[in-house]
Amino acid sequence: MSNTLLQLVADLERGTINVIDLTVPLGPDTQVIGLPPMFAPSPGVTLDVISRYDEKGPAWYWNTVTMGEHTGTHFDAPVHWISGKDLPHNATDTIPARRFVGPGCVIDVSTESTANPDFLLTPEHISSWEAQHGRIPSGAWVLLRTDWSKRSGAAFLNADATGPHTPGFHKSASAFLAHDRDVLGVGVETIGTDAGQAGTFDPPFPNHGIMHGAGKFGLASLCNLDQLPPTGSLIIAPPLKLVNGSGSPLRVLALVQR
Ligand code: 23J
Ligand code: MN
Repeated sequence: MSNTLLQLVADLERGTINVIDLTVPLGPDTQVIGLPPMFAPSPGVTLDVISRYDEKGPAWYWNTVTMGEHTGTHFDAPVHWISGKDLPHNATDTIPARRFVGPGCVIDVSTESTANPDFLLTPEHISSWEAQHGRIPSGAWVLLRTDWSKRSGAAFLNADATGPHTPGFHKSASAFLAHDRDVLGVGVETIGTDAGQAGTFDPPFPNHGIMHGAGKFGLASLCNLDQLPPTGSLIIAPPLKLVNGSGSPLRVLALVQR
């Protein structure tokens, strides 16, 4: 059979290709990012019943949902950051759909992140990953495995008097991935694509500034990265087509060959 899509369907049917869900449940218990108090907070999820097989709708159940665009497993578009505000095709409704799909490169820094919650990925880490697994192709999703999604409650945000302590990217690694590897974007298991302490960095939130300034994307609050191979997965991550949206909650799927 020469038709790639028919082969894919057959492999899915046979179970030689699996679909891995990289999405966390989205609901009132979903935690939101804690920004310094001078900035506006992001509201969490509220669900209000419109009707539930009752006088307001005798045969149907549906809800009204309210939340910030950057809640739970979510997509960051370039327009989210001031560095990307004037780029073409920078919002959830104008990014070409082709750019929501790409190969996954999973960099496992779970050991380092467990030992040091403020761990930052550097270009040296990327070079040693590439020596083992090959060059990160242009158009890849680079996924940072920290095992942070295995944490729950207060240990997920991991905040103390000095703010949140969660792993992320050194600005030199963000610049390398955006400019020298031309990735689609980066994905993380933490609540945002910058490290917990990134508000104190120079510049603040460097991964957001660099990635979005280069027209690249972010994926936050992913899970199940420990089920992905370092290379060989296909990541499918299309956000809602919100008009001029800065991002949106989404379902992220990975196709993986067994
Ligand atoms: C606003 C300000 C700072 C950050 C963020 C949002 C996110 O992480 C986000 O969800 O994009 S760090
Ligand atoms: Mn975000």
